Amino acid sequence: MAEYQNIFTRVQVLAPAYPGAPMSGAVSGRRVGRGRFSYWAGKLGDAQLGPIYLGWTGLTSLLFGFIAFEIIGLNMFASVNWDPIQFVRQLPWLALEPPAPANGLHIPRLNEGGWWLMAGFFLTTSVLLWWVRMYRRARALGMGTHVAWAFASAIWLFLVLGIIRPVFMGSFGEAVPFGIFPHLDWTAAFSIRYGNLFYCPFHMLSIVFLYGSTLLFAMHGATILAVSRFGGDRELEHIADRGTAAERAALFWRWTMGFNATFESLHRWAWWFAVLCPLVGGIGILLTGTVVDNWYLWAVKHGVAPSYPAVFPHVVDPSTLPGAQR
Ligand code: 07D
Ligand code: 07D
Repeated sequence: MAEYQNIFTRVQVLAPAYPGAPMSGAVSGRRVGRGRFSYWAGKLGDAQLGPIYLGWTGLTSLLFGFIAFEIIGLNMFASVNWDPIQFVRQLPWLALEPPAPANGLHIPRLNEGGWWLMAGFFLTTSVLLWWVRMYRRARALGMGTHVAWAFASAIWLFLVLGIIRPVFMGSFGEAVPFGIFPHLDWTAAFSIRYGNLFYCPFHMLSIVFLYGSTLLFAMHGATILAVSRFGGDRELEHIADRGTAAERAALFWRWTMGFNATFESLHRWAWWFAVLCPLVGGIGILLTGTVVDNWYLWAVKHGVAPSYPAVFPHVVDPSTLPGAQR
């Protein structure tokens, strides 16, 4: 039995490289390479690598992404006086910061946030071009465009964080810095500045869908692996037939939970949970500072958080006393 507790890909089918469905018309673009095989790629997924489409949107997206990456990297390099050792040593802490709050929405000087704005422009263009590429490749294959719309949901959060909310707030200084730890510091500071993001209902919802996504992914992945001994991983005509891997997988959940997904509905649940995570998150971030200034006080006002009874005698906040450090 143990040999069926498979969690790694065990079978590698070797067939002549398959170039994919023939393409025609304006959406076809250029298919690069003939396809080669990698044993290690086959351990994780399909052993065939390529051919790949680059096309204009792919090439320009990569180019713009590379320019953004270079602007960020060279600014970080400059910030350690072009010392390669310090660059490597301090890399996770280095940042390319947005303009200072006082700059508002004006175009800043290059070394006062201008580079940040430029990198943001190139990165955003790159991400949007990649979106177009995904949309067009799906159309070219005659598929639905579900992947592109799921990606659009992540792009929504990205745009809210980097440009939409800062514009509403009237300052590029509200946006996220580029940098590994600096962007974490920003996230923590944002939460504190706006009264603890935990009390933001859209942050709550976003977490529901984040955790829900991992749960659904775990349930689905594990279920399919568990019926792979019946070919469940090989997508045959399982849905209609009795006794198939699909039916066993469904019965497993009906017997353990009383309710089961269908092979169709499961993928819809997964899509929605994944999409809703950044979608509701973006709503929460957009409301923060624009409509709600302090999520804790908001929560107290709306009965989400308790207001503490005045059991102690009134205490003066020391930071309001004359002579307190400002
Ligand atoms: C596994 C797919 C592969 C993608 C990877 C990311 C870059 C950045 C750039 C050095 C799941 C590639 C990374 C291209 C390199 C420079 C300048 C996706 C997978 C491997 N974050 N975040 C990370 C981004 C925000 C937060 C890691 C991007 C918000 C927290 C990585 C964005 C907030 C933690 C990263 C973005 C936030 C992280 C791993 C954009 C609120 C972590 C990401 C464009 C949502 C974790 C050190 C990962 C970590 C982490 C990238 C936005 C919070 C560097 C590109 C502003 C709390 N973030 N992040 O695996 O280890 O994603 O940080 O919006 O704990 Mg972040
Ligand atoms: C970032 C979408 C943009 C990414 C794109 C990708 C490239 C590179 C390269 C492949 C991730 C572009 C890619 C450029 C490609 C290669 C090589 C999606 C992104 C387009 N939080 N929090 C969330 C939790 C706290 C805070 C969401 C948990 C604290 C802020 C999520 C906890 C404070 C923001 C979540 C917790 C705080 C968030 C993100 C626990 C900090 C956001 C969802 C247990 C002290 C963001 C409404 C997502 C949001 C967000 C989880 C705690 C701050 C559900 C579990 C209280 C400021 N938090 N958080 O999909 O939407 O991100 O909030 O403590 O902005 Mg939080």
